[in-house]
Amino acid sequence: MADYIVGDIQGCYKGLKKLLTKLKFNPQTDHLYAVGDLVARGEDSLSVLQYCHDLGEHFHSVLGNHDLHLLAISAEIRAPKPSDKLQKLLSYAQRDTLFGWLRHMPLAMHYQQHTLICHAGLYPAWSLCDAIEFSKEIEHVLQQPNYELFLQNMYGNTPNVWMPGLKGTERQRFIVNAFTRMRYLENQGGMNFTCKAPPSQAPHNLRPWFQFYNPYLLNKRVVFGHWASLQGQTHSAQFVGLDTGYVWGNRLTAFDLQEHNLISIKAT
Ligand SMILES: [Mn+2]
Repeated sequence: MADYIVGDIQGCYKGLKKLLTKLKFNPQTDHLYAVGDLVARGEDSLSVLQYCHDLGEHFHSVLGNHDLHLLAISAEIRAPKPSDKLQKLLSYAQRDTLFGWLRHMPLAMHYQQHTLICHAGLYPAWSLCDAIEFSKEIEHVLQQPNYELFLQNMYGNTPNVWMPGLKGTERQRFIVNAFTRMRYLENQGGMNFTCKAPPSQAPHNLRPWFQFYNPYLLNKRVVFGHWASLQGQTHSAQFVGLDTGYVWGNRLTAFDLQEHNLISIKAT
C-alpha cells in the first residue's frame, strides 16, 4: 500500500517502467501520482498515457504545460513544437479516450491534508485551499463542451501579478500559468517566464517562487516538477522538486509520499 509520486515523465516510457521496477510498484495495491508533463519529448508518449490510464483509480496526476499543449494540438489550436515526438499518439485511433481523460485532470490536488501536488508550483499569495479552488475553476472550463475556447485564450504571459478581482480569460490565464509554467518571481510578485536557469545563475531581481514567504504553508508541503535545471535543489523539505531532467539524459525521480524519501534512476 505505497504511494509514490513521479517527476516529469515527458513520454519516456522505458524510464517510467524502469523506475516502477526499482520501486517494486504493485498496480493492484500501490498508487502512482504524477506532477504532470506526462508527454512530449520522450520516445513514447502514447505508451505512457495508455499505461497510466490503465492503472485506473491507482493513478492520479495534475496537468503540466506540455499536457495542456497536447490538448491544444489535438483541438488544432496549436501546432506541435519541433522537439515534440507526439505523432504516434496523435494518429492513435482511440486518442480521444486518452485526451478526454487528460481533460478531466486538475491543475492542483491534495495528498492527505498537508501536501499539495502541482506541476510548476504554488503562487506565494495562495493557500492550499485557494489552490484547489482555483484549480477547480479551470477543471470546470476544461470539461465544458466548448473547452476549445479556453485553450485558445490560454496562451500569453499576462497578467503576471495576481489580483483576487481578476476575472474571465485573464484570471484563467494567470491560474494556468502559475500552476504550469512558473519558476521565478520578480520582487513585487510578478511571474517571469523567461529565465529557466538554476537559481545560482539567475539575475538578482528574480527569486524562485518557493523562496517567497507564504504564511499559509506552516506544516505543509508542495510537490512539483517542471524545472529540470533546478535538479530538485530547493534546500527545504517543504518543497519537493521532482523534475530531474530524465528526458535530457539525467534522472527520473519518485518521492515516497509516506516514507518521504527519493528514489531515482539514471537515463542510459
Ligand atoms: Mn513543464
